[in-house]
Amino acid sequence: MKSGFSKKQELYIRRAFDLARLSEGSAVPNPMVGAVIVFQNRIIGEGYFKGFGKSHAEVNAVTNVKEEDRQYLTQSEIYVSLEPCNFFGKTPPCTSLILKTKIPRVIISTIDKTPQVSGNGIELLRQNGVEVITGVLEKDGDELVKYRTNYVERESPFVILKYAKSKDGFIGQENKSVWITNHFSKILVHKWRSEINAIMVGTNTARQDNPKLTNRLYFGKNPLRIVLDRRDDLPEDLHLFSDGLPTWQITENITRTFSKKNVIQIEIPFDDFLLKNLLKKLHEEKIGTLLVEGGAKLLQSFIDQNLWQEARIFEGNKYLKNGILAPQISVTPNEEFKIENDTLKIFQNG
Ligand code: AOF
Ligand code: ZN
Repeated sequence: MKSGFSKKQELYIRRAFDLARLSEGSAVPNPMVGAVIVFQNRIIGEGYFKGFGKSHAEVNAVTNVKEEDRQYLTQSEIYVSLEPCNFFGKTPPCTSLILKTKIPRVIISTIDKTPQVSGNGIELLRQNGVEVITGVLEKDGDELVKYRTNYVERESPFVILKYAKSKDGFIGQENKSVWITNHFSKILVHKWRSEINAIMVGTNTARQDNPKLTNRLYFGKNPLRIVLDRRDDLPEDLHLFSDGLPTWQITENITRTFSKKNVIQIEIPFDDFLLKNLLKKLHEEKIGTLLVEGGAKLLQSFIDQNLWQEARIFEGNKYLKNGILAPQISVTPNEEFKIENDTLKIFQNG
């Protein structure tokens, strides 16, 4: 299908996407953004947003321009994967930088849905005589900032459900830890752990599997771990409590103190609104993404209360014959991948 944009525009916007992705895992709750400055078909500067509170992609791209190329800025175009910001947040507005450097043309993929921006950045540039083209590869641009869009529009983290099931539909077996998928799938899950802010499991999973929930097989950071412990009686020697890395213990009534400082205890009533209230608390703490890794009961609660945005479901190559049935999701998968003998299906909710 012809988009109405030139091959050249799409090429440089794609380069901006690639740059943006370099901040996978460190941008949320802010968006991943990339910027490319082009003078006569030559890239003279590029940059990306490196993480919360740091300078924006446009600033880094302008800084990246060599001394001898600075003279060309007034005849260049800047390609940005997201609409430039127009307000003072942690950093000054990128629209001011564009006006100050007198770059005459801005090409954008998609709008920044942050309420203060939301088209106002484009408007301001146009009012000041800058030519603005927007909507280049917009669908891809939207996908790139979907966590941020969810964060500002729904005021709740982007919830990703993840589980693995056997060929005959079981997620595991009572009172023992079974492994269903292959090593490549495991590495992929660790990559996901490096990309999200927080990861969560229910009480039974914590007790039975004693998971670490860290990222050990991929580069990048560990997520904040969250465990439900209604009765405040999960053993203190579980990895989640004893390894020194941050964990939030969600309980109904705090009855003990942990010797290690890594455990933050949070009291929330375990009523019908538990998950909703927890998501609200996570949003207040600027957590933009939450990966829910089990067990079946917790995953099903997220599904039943329609509190999820995406599900990543592995089907391994094993039969378990009996055990705990996998949760039921009633939407059809958007994407399907083979990972050696495993199948990964990705579901989007709405
Ligand atoms: C841009 N370029 O590279 C990024 C943008 O002050 P902050 O860092 O908290 O930024 C807040 C606003 O900037 C907000 O609208 C967010 O979506 C946007 N992020 N904007 O022009 C960038 N990362
Ligand atoms: Zn900005």
